[in-house]
Amino acid sequence: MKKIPITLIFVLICSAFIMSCEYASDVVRPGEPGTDPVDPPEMKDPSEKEGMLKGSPVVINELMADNDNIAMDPQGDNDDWVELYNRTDSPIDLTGMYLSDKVDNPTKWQFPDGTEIAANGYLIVWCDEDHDNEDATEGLHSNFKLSKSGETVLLVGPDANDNMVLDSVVFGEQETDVAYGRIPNGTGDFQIVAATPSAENTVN
Ligand SMILES: [Ca+2]
Ligand SMILES: [Ca+2]
Ligand SMILES: [Ca+2]
Repeated sequence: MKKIPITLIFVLICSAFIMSCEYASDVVRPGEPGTDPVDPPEMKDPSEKEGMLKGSPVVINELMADNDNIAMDPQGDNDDWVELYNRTDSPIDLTGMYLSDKVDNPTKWQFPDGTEIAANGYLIVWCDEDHDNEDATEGLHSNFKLSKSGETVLLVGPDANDNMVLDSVVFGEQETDVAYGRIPNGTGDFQIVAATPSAENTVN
């Protein structure tokens, strides 16, 4: 008969100990934003989005997968397009980098040598499969189009950088002449935006 109370006491002591640990873990959360005055500021960097390499100087900023009446390429065609944005104050040479719409083929299309994106500037890649078209020497033309039903676009670093994925966006079904881009410009999540090829993203 005396063993029962002892067991109960033991259980109660263990429960109290566990509860005190849980209470402590509820109170002390050094990694939680706002509770720790020494949170490193980079933890709050809005560039830390899924798919975007932290601090990537160039990002996929906007795209249109079904362009009927919004923008024309230099040859006068309403083709799909991807807008890149240089988030830095220096021009960036994209030589050796890639753009792809296939996760299993990240080096699908390579930027022509000498392709540069201006400081805080924008660059449009026409996704029209006109890469080998001799009549389409003006402008950047990839060897893939964007699917209106949705897919993935990847911005990939050069071979020397092990083709690291610098940025990517997965998009679902798109509507004709409706753009999909980052809000805030260059850092935010993708959403439906006003079409602003080569300009800062805005909501309608
Ligand atoms: Ca074209
Ligand atoms: Ca398309
Ligand atoms: Ca834009």
